[in-house]
Amino acid sequence: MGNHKKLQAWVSEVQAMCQPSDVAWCDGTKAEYDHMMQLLVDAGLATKLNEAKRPNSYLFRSDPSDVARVEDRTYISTKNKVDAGPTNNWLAPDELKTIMRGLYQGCMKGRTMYVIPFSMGPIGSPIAKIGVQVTDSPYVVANMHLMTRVGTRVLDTLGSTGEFIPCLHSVGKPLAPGQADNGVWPCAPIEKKYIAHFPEENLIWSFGSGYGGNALLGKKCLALRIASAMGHKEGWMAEHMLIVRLTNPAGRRFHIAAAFPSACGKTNLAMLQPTIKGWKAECLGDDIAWMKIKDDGRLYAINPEAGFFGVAPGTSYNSNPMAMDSIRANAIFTNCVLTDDNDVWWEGMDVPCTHGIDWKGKDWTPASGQVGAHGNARFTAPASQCPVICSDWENPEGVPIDIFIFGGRRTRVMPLVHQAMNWDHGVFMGATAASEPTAAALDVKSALRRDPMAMLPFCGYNVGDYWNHWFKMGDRLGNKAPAIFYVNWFRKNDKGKWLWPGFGDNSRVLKWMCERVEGKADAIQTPIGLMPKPQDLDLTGLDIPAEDLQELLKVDVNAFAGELEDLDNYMGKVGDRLPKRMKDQVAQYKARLGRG
Ligand code: OXD
Ligand code: MN
Repeated sequence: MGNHKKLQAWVSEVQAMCQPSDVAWCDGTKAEYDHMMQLLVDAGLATKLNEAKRPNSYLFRSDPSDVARVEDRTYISTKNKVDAGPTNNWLAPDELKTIMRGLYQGCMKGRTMYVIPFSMGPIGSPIAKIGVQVTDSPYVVANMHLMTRVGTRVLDTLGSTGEFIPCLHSVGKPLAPGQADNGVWPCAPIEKKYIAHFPEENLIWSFGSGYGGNALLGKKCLALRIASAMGHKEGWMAEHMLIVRLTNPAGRRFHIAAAFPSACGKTNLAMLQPTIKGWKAECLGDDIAWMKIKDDGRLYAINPEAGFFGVAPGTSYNSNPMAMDSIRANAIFTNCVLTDDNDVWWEGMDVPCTHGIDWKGKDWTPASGQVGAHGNARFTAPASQCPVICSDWENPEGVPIDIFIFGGRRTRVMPLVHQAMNWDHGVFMGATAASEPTAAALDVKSALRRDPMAMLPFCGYNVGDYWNHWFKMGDRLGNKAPAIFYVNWFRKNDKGKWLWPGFGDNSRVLKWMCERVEGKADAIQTPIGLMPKPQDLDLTGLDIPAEDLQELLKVDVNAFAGELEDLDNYMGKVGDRLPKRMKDQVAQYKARLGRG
């Protein structure tokens, strides 16, 4: 348990409030992991999968009320509401703490309280941070083993006075004497769930959910919400970005960090296998990048996580073979179908499944009329198991970023790729990134979900200040700043046909970006930014009709102008904290569209 007085005092305080039956300090060993799984199997919460097909792997089914992040119940609690900004739920710290202390009182009765020291980032890296999560969920302990670096080495690094971020978590379901979970996923009803962040004191309190980003507090809570606020104060960046290394046939390396909203193919791009000859891609991370400017003036990124917590449905040997290989063993599955031979299955796995047990624990066949796996069913697996993991993925110094990519899912209007004319324009592109939520709402202008830098649910402070931070980082980086691009892999034609093949063929677009960085490729100026001419894209071996390519690279000025009202409303919501430089970008954009 180390000899850190502040940590010990905090753990004692939480113990007195939550009243667990005992306390266990986690050491991060395999024996501990196996013990957690045994407890979970005994409690009827985990099913051990077929050892021959998927060694050392387990399936869980959560409660139907506890299947995803709960954005409505997620709070950024700052003294002044304006510091949380227009994109976050807010309650004053005193008020929220009073409510939550009431909920935490006795909430761990009948359970063990685990203390998990963890490092986000390679232990000892100058960019890494240490957190300590207290939880009453063995499922969380096991997942934290895969997603972060857990254990005694972290406590050693912390020493007796090191800084740590306290992360308090409870599933909110105390057990009466003699009571056990008996196969029922423990959590609290939705109105008692709270995912609270106190960025002014680097503190996280989560209550009532045992699932994913609500409960594995190193990921969205620490590595994005708290870290983004720390980065703002300390002059670095915590972003919702994958990191990938591309090597061209001449052996030159390019490091790309890309931000897309959830369910826009981040994990696929992170593990893409180029379809163009001589190009190689290696994965460094699929969800989060922490970036600092180093002495050479460049921006260096690390992946603070140690594993993948990916969406299972849609993942197949066609769409993402590297992810499929990453989860062949030592993986945790949540809310997938259990097949008759004790393996897992989900929609879009591209292999047949004629019968199984669905995510609700019911007998299932494809004729049931309902999906077998929940749409947000997940896999958790160690990043080291990815066949294309980059040898530098744990390099404590990080990798220098050459290219930033933003994007979203748009079936209309937004072309395949465009490049920012300069840093400020790139910040504007990221800030205004948008996805269409459903095809049914296409004609409704307000149906665009703006997701600034894909950080809408993850920015731990005022989004206007966040944009200002981006502008200032650009000032510091000067001509060493990454080039910024915007992509849309999801264009369709009028008949609803996809115009771009996507997946490994996205390497063709990445190639153009690398050539732009090297000063080797041309671009044409359009009102939205710099774009390739059709002949600038390497389409060797692809059979894309000329009219499709033209459509993919078209800038429909009227269509963009039709979105200006939505843009004004969106910017208007930021109020007084909207940076002058963002207002200038909006004005310049309107002028380029001839609507100035
Ligand atoms: C995730 C998300 O789980 O962005 O990574 O929702
Ligand atoms: Mn994510």
